Amino acid sequence: MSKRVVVDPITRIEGHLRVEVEVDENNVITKAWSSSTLWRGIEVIMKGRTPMDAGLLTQRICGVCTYSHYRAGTEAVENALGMTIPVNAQYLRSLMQSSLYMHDHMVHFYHLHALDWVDVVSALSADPAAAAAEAMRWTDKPVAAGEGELRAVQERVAKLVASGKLGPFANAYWGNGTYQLSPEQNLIAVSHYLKALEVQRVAAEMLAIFGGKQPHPQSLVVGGVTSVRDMLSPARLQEWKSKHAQVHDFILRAYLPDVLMAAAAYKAEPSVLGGAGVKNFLACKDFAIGNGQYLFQGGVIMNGDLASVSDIDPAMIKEDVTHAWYQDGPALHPYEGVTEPNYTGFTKRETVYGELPTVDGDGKYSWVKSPRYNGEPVEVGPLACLLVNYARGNDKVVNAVNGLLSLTGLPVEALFTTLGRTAARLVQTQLVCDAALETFDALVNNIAVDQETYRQPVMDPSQEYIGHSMIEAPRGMLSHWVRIAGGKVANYQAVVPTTWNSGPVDANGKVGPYEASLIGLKLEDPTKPLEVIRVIHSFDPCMACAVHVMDYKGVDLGQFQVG
Ligand code: NFE
Ligand code: MG
Repeated sequence: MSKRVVVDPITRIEGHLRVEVEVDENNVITKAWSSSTLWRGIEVIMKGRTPMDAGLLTQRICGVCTYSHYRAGTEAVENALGMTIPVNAQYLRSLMQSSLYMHDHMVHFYHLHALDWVDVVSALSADPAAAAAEAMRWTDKPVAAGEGELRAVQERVAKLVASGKLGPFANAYWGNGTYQLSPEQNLIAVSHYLKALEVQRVAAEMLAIFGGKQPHPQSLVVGGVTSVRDMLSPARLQEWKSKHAQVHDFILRAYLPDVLMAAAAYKAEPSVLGGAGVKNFLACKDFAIGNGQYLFQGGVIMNGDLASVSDIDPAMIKEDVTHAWYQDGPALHPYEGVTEPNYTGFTKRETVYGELPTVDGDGKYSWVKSPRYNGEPVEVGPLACLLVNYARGNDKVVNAVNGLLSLTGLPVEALFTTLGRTAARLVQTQLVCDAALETFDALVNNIAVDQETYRQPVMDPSQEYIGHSMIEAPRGMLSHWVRIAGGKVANYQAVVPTTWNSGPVDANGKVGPYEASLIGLKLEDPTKPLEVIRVIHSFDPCMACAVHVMDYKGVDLGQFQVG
């Protein structure tokens, strides 16, 4: 007898994602459905606007990867107008991107994902002196140093638990048998979780230095950047660098050792060694580091074959809507993309929690479209970026990946897992963090001889334009596609990282990365599906990004209750 399990919402922040799975009599997942029940309205409202505002408007898609859509929107219009931007603007945009990554990846690891690996309640029974000794096993200068500090963290958490107001620690599956850290290791991680709340503020300030504010910076315009005064001020440059050092320090003394500690504890846990997903990967070139060089190259890997990586052909990208809540039609290239809502609702059925509205897996079941590359589902994100660059023999990436594999004692195949996806995000953070200093030096050297920051765009209203951008957002490759006619946006489509990863099954029955990574996973207890949450969180879902489209006519979505 198969059973239906519903997890809703599965996201800690970043919009509304629902995952349903069917398990067999052995509690092994046989079917999975990823459903976004959130809807928004950005692609539609772009029509008829001035292309000069594309970045500012589209960055409202999300406040987490807050800068990514701003840059992608701005660069799509620059591409349409056939512009290149000054070198200073390239470097500055790259530094803002690095700052975003340092913020976003750390927040994901600690505040959105760690509690899938860390049992907060277990930390209460830790011996703080033993925990202080344990921390020294993973780095010689741990952030969680000293028995006194760890005891204070333990007391703080104990007070929270005693108060009954658990805040971010509420509604979890504490005590689940798949948690693998010792009480002492849990205490170390909880202490870093709290510390990371402070450090993420510093990382956010890094982005604000060159962006004016964060979230939603304001210093990009079509043709360049406006943050000239900060860019030319030695004091502001130094401020960025000193914040970079603070965040870098935390990455080395907490994030890295915590990933090593988790890898050692979890490397035999079947539920984190699954999650291979579709094994097709897509990533693009990004992070200008000076002299026309980029930290990461782009490419496509199919069937997990690291011996063969091909260049991206933008014509191969299409979005299918067969199982998404849009009017049926063929899969379309984003330049021809259509966004016409067609909500079909949920179906009541028996689940492990009793009767509930559930997705109609044979019909439409998500607001997320299904992007495909040459007809195939692909995974995007830090793991895709590292694998593409590993396959291309990018020295920095090869060294970093081999370094992590040797520190953890894991084989290359371990990358194609939930643990691999989470470790890849750390490795990418370190690479971006180091490369940011190269970009910084390139900027400082360049502004000594060249202060150009902006070129005036020229748009002829009697002409039609078409253009796109491809950048690496923290969750993976992001592309924006724009058609301009009469000096206004005629069509606008964003093909977003979480859309690639979370989209529903397509017309040919091919499942996307989220669903593929769940099938075959065994649940210890279907009423407490921590394993599902751990796998899905390893992609860092952002539904605000994934669903940037809506029915502007305001059709009633209907109502349903869960739990
Ligand atoms: Ni809302 Fe986003 C990123 C973009 S995700 S977080 O990274 O683009 O799909
Ligand atoms: Mg879109």
